Amino acid sequence: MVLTAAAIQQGLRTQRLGRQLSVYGRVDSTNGIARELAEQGAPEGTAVIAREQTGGRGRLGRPWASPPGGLWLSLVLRPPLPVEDWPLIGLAMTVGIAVACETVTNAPVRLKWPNDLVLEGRKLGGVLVEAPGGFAIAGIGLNSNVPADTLPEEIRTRAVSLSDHLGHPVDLVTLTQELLLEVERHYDLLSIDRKAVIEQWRRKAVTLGRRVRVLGPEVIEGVAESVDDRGALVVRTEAGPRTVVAGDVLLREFETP
Ligand code: BT5
Repeated sequence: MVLTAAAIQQGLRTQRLGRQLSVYGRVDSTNGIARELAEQGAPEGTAVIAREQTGGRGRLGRPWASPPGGLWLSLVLRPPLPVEDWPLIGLAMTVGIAVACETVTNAPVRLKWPNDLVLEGRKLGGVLVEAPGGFAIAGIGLNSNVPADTLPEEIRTRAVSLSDHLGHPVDLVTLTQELLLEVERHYDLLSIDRKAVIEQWRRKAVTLGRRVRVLGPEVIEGVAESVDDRGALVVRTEAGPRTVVAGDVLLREFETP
């Protein structure tokens, strides 16, 4: 089915997410459009989808390859949480996305701290939460029907798509509807029972219990032990436990972020 706002909204089971929804052809970045809408007062849950992005971005200004066939989606959020807790939003989103992918395709999607979706040990997608003031924009990038060999050469061997895994394309309309539903559920659950969200994240995590090197303001090496109540990663190092709020986790020596 073709990805249009009407197709997605027909049968959409969410309360807020995607109730206002625009689907574009090619844009610079859906996060940019969502931000403009938020600044004009768009309500929580307003969603922006593009079939293709020319300036898709990841964390720390890194580029996000966004050819046609992927799900490139941004949400306007007005979180009822103190700003210190906003790092949990990305965590909750990735749990929701993983649950939705599993429901629709059965693919065993796993999570890597902070906001990565992993399948077959490769990157399936990620979430970028930007907080320019007063509201948050959550950008979701999911390689749904993007064959990894159409991605830029430098990421090809580290990326995977649902269609690569399944051997056939997924229905983007169904996937988007399920994703909005599960993301809403897990985002809402954060305000009620954050421990439940963190516990679900832990169960899907590939990061915990492993030796890691964390690239942040400084490089920390040790065993990733847990994620705390604020979504920070706790690493057991030779000098004792360290808490990391932001960074990239490398699970192997030769990995690059
Ligand atoms: C992320 O950043 O994983 C967050 C990506 C969020 C993208 C969405 S798409 C909709 C919305 N609009 C935007 O402009 N952005 C959001 P990070 O953890 O920094 O990962 C970026 C790194 O992943 C890059 O440096 C590459 O190594 C790799 N990468 C880039 N494109 C990829 C792709 N399509 N699949 C897998 N890996 C990719």
